[in-house]
Amino acid sequence: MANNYFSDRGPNFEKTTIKLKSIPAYTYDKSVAEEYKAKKLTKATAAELYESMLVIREFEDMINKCRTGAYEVISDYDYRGPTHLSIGQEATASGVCSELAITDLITSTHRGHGDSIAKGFHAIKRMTEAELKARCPEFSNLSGEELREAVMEDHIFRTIAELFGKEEGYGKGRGGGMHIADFRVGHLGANAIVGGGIPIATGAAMTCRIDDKMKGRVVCSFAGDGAYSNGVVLEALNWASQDQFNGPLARTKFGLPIIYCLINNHYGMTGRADGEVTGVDHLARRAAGFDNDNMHAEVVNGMDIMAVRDAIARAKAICARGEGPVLLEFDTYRYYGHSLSDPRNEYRTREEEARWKAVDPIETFRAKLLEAKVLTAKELDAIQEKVAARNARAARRAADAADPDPADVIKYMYTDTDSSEVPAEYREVTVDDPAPRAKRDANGMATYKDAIKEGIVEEMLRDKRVVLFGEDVAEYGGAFKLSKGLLDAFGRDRVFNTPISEACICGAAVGMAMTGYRPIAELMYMDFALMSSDQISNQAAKWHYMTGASTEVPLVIRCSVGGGKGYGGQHSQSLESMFAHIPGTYVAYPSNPYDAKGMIKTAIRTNNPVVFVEGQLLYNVKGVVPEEDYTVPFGVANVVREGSDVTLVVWGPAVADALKAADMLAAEGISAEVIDPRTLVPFDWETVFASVRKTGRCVAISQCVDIGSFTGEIVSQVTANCFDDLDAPVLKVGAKNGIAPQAASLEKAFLPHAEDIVAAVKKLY
Ligand SMILES: Cc1ncc(C[n+]2csc(CCOP(=O)(O)OP(=O)(O)O)c2C)c(N)n1
Ligand SMILES: [Mg+2]
Repeated sequence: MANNYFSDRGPNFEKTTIKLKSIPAYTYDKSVAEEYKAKKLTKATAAELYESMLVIREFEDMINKCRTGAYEVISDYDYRGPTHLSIGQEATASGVCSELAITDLITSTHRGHGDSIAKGFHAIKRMTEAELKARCPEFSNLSGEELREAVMEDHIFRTIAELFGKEEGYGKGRGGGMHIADFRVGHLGANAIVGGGIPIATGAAMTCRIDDKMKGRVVCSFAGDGAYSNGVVLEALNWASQDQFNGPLARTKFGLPIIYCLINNHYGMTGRADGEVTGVDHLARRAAGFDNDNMHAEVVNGMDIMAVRDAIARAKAICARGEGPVLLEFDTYRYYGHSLSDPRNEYRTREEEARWKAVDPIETFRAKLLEAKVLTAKELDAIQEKVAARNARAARRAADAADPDPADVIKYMYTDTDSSEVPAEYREVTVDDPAPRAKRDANGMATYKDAIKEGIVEEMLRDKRVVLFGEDVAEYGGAFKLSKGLLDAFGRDRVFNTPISEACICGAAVGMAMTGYRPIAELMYMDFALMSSDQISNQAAKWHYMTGASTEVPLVIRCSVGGGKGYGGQHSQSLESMFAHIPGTYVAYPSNPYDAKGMIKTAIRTNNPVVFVEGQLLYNVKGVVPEEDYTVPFGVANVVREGSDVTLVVWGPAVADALKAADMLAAEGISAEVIDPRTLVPFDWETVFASVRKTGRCVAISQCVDIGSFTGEIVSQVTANCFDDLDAPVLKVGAKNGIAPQAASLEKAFLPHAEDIVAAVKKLY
């Protein structure tokens, strides 16, 4: 109970008014001349900022011109990807990234060329000679500015190459411009799912909060005005504001070091933030809903790079004091529509555009630099020429670069690495109370639930990077008490309750995993995984591939299946087939206590994301669970019972039904072999095929609704691969094509039973 927290808020209905704090807007009022005089802006910094914005504009002008062949250096090249230009918004990308350290982190959006270019650009400007050479060993013969310039050109080249889908792109052409990332400079990825990167950034900030090596870093999460109406974004803002990170409960008292950079360009695709799809004048008001201090929200002139830098510098200081999160709304504009296929004339006027172009971030900055005599027109023109020439060389090289080999189409889907070696700094684990072990009876038997818990505990003792979070998992021990005692043992940095925010639970896990941690996220019921299906299916599953294997996402999403308990349509679904249909995750479903312990440990150690399914009706099933540290490998089926006449392929709670069916069939002289694949992804096809070649008959069984179940895939593969050995068609048995009913009589009719399996087998004769 050492780490338990007891709320003692009694009733207090005294009449009062809840006051909201005010949100400052447009507070920066210095001139470039003043900053220059005060030596807050040097000639070198001014040149860097001007160049940074120009690099973005030149790059996006190139995309624009590519569409018509007007970009002469590569007029022969047919660019076929998206065209989400951020022209007009350069001050936000460059202003933010110019204030970040190389090790600070960002996430970005579908309109993220600018953020990506700026993060790399300013990182390269800050790199030591040794760092430049480590990044591009091919330039080791160069030094000084020549070396830096070569690395910079390489950055532009790799960005364009990614846009063009080339093997030398940042993501080896797998992700493209909308998913560009460069983990070496802390760019955790642009995201084509609006709002999708925000929970990931939030998770990355969680790692920065508790990890000794990551401390001092800040995460900037770029996203647009449109994104701030997305549920997962609101979940993330709430998540980041939790008192338990910086209040009385926290072991590490430190608010999340994250700056939410809200890029308000006033339009979603075409929907207006002003007067149409929101009800507020400034989206910074969103912050007031989550935090007494408004998350230190501010509205900033996003057309003025100096104002952007000023706001970020102050926000970083807030985060450094452990007082994050921060929300900054940058008021800006994009000159083009959502993409180049959007002519904009249906929903905005040329007059409006002209008013924003009059405060163009590059032109106004240039004018101010000239006026304050920071740089001369000649110097500024020289920068412009350098940028254009560099981009042209990089574009030509990218257009000529090799396309990925079609034979490699699914290369990088999964990683074969794991955490079998835990780095020394993570091996020392602090334990407050003795870590719980499984309760064993006199025969050494333990329950499935205790087996999973013991596996988790062993892994948390072995590796400090393993953390567990989910709804009600702390004091209460989870809805099924599986994690009872873990808070006491490991403290609240490693075991904590989350808001009821399934999407953010999974998204935060992705961000922690990308930054080196190994989160276990508990989703109470698998039905709720649908609330977070984007974060599981589009994020966790895809980032290894989309970045050409530049990152790994080692996380476990534990979800339990409630079927058979009379909980009805929204608490009973076996959805593992859905996730098996999404390439990029592993899908595991242990059917007995021995496998449960060994498989959860494998799930925690693999560097691939795992959807780990647990049967609630199995939780109290007992079996032999060795006390030793053992693992059960993924992709290796278990031949649960040998037989010679028919192969039953079955997983999860249905394994018990299949065994019962095998007994019933044996009584009739039919010998059934029962194979539990244990993991649907990866699937051990060879064991199944070998069995079917022996028996000549096969039935695939699960508790999934029959239509679209993975059993259909088994039928298809067995038919294709064992056709010559089959004596009968391959059949499948599943739940009825309906919705799980509450009534016991109906649910019994809904779920498959041993009798259904026997009936299916008999059809094969
Ligand atoms: C979840 C999701 N819904 C819809 C889309 C289609 N879409 C792409 S960009 C966009 C508008 C996003 O607006 P905002 O966040 O303001 O960013 P901006 O495009 O203005 O940079 C939409 C609706 C998407 N990519 N993802
Ligand atoms: Mg927008």
